[in-house]
Amino acid sequence: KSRVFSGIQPSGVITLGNYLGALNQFVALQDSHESFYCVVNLHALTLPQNQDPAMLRARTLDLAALYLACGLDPKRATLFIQGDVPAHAELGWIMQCVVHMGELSRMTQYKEKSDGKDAVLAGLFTYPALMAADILLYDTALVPVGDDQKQHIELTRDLALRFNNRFGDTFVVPDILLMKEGARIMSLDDPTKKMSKSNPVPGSRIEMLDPPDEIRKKISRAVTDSGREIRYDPSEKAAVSNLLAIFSLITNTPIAQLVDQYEGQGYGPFKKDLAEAIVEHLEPIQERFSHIRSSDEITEILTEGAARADAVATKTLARVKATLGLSHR
Ligand code: AQP
Repeated sequence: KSRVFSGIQPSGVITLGNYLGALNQFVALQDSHESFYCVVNLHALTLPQNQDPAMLRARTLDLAALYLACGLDPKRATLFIQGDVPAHAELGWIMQCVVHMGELSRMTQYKEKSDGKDAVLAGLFTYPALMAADILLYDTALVPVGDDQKQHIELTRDLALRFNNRFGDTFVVPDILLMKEGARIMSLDDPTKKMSKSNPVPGSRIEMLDPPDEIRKKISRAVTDSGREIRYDPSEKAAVSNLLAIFSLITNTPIAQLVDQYEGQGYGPFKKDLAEAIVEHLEPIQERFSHIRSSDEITEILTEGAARADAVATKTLARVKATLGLSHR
């Protein structure tokens, strides 16, 4: 079986975007691939607002519990916390010595997250080097992510190729796996921006742990486009198209069928049904989450996951260090 690796940052409660673009794919791949899924807590440190120890710890456990509640099976996939496996930080440093400043400066995520801030942490700039390390440590063949991470995966591929060309075949060059629809779920308050768990506007996103009334409120307030026609046209009707994509993915119904179903009905009934579909879909996930989060099982799963990940990562790191002449052996 070929390897899959992906991670999510514990920088807030994950959104429908993270779920539909990334987590859903993780679950689908756990049978066909040897899978490693990670809570990338070291990445969360790149923004000062995540450096609250109690909050970071709680969000890390929440995210691990949500992975499980969404269907990740620790018997079939390895679930672990990035900070529990020291090889990530070590290879991260090595990759900082492979990547160029110019490449890091071109990353749109860095540009967006540093825009207008005075005190930008160096880790935010070098983030893609650590992300490359995360992926390359597991000889990863496939990385399921949302569209916003495409540029970082392309850079990971470039770095792996550069390293291999210079020092001989060391890294597996990974491929990206994107959802056809769902790779980019947009904000509810602005369909030109992607939905994001750390957006300061709570109404911009549906969080996986939002109570039913909150979901109803957020969907009813979601911006729509001018006119009252429900049509899938991401350039002309970006807001409605985004809601249609969410509706389709959540209920497993083709977009065309939804468009037929709501023809001539206006936005009201459409939004009402969408909210109920989301509530219904999230209810069992939220129930499983409460159960898992309050059990001791999660600690065992994460300890065992870290041991499994560490065994693979340590081997790769040793290979890289030997290649670079960093080992006296
Ligand atoms: N809006 C989205 N639509 C589809 N996929 C998305 N992803 C993020 N937003 C969307 C995918 O979710 C995974 C986890 O992302 P991350 O935690 O590493 O950070 P991110 O990509 O920066 O996601 P957020 O939610 O915007 O987090 P913050 O606000 O902390 O930066 C990735 O596979 C991502 O592509």
